[in-house]
Amino acid sequence: MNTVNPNTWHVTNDRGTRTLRCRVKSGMRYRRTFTPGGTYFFTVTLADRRSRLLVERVDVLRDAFGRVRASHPFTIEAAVVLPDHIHAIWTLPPGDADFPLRWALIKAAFSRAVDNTEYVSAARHARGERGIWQRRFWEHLIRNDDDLAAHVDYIHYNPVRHGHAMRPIDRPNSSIHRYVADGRLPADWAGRHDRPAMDAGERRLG
Ligand code: NI
Repeated sequence: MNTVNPNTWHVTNDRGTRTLRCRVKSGMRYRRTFTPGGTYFFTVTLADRRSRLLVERVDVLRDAFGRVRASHPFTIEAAVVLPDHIHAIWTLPPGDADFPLRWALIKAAFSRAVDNTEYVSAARHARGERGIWQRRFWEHLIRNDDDLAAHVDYIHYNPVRHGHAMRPIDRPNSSIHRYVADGRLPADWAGRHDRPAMDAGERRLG
């Protein structure tokens, strides 16, 4: 936020978040919201990396998100659902950093709703846990607008990275469709390759 060039950006207050607008070279209007200290990137993964449960039951996943957001609000800045993992950027309300509770509620709601047919390890069974999700998830506090933009791009390019699509727009269950509808990205956006490699929790995903 402190590095914003006043010649190309202006800042307005919008219900506690600040909205930045600028013109990029293409003339496309770009809008981002960023609340210092309240925006996080997540990678959340199924225990079975061969599973396709998240896309097969994306209706259940969306319902779980909706229910939890109704009781514990947060803004989804960007998100993509892959067969076995989710990447998402959330902004939490001011003074509220309890994303672990929100993810726990989403995971539990999803697990309750899908058939109990997945493999459960003996150790997990002994703890009474179901085996759908990895217990740990990757979390990164977004530092500034450039960091936010890099992680939004990372999310929208992710289906191509994982070999699920030739172009980011070709994959459902991605916020890129909202960005295109809003005019924030062109429909033929092909990703950005000038970003340094990020550790977004993919490496530990195997
Ligand atoms: Ni990924």
